[in-house]
Amino acid sequence: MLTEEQLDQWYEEGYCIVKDVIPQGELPKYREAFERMVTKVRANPSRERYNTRLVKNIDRKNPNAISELESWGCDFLLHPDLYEPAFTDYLNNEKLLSSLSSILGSDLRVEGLKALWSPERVDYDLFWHRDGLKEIYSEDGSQKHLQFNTALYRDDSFRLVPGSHRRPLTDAELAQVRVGVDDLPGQLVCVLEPGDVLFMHSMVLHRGKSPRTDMRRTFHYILARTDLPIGTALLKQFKGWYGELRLDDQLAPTARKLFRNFLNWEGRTINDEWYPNLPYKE
Ligand SMILES: O=C(O)CCC(=O)C(=O)O
Repeated sequence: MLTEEQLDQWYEEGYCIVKDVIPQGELPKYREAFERMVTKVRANPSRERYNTRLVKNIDRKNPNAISELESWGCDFLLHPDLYEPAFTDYLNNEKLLSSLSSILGSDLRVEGLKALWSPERVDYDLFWHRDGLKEIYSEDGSQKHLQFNTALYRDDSFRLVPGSHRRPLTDAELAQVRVGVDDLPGQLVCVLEPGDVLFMHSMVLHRGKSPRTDMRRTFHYILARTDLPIGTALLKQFKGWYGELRLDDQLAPTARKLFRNFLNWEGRTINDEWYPNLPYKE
């Protein structure tokens, strides 16, 4: 359960941090699984195979001098090449689920299992942006899905402008959206210690930054209420992989329920034939 203070912060500021969700003794299992996955993604650096996130080494004073391309995350933790039981075991974590339920209720489905890490040779410095579609943004700060970062090592990459999910962006903010990395008035750096979780509202203005010297290893998962009518465009792949990996036979009951809710869900996916592509516009 979240405390009242955490809930207030979530609604008013668009984020909150839950401490020690993964007990220290369980961290090695997650770290080892994560590391095996990163090694495989780095060995296969094309964007398509694992929906890999790539960063270019851009000298902002000399933007034509792009020297290297390196990964800083991927979206396909369920891909049979990458899958590790630890990735789904985490969905049985009671502290995680009771905290999420304080915001979303208890009828939930999986929406995304992703990972973020620091590149080795290139600094990661993502521009300011909001996520998602404007139509799932509500003025009262509530939403039917929740994205959250779980740090396996100390992680101070995520920065946001508290409260920006509940109001139009200022001119100074708009000038940075999808292009800029300048500091913004009121911005806050979220610091996670190993095992901590950051809940973030998808409409809060945010960005990530992780120098190559950092050791960032952070799960980025998304759970949604079953009545959220919009779902991931990756539904089809996830269904295939779930079957291929025979996960239904292997998962513990809580994680299995989250997946079954996902597999039985019949809403419309972004970009699919029933649902026109509605790119988010400021
Ligand atoms: O690095 C981060 O934590 C932020 C990533 C992000 O903003 C995104 O993937 O949209």
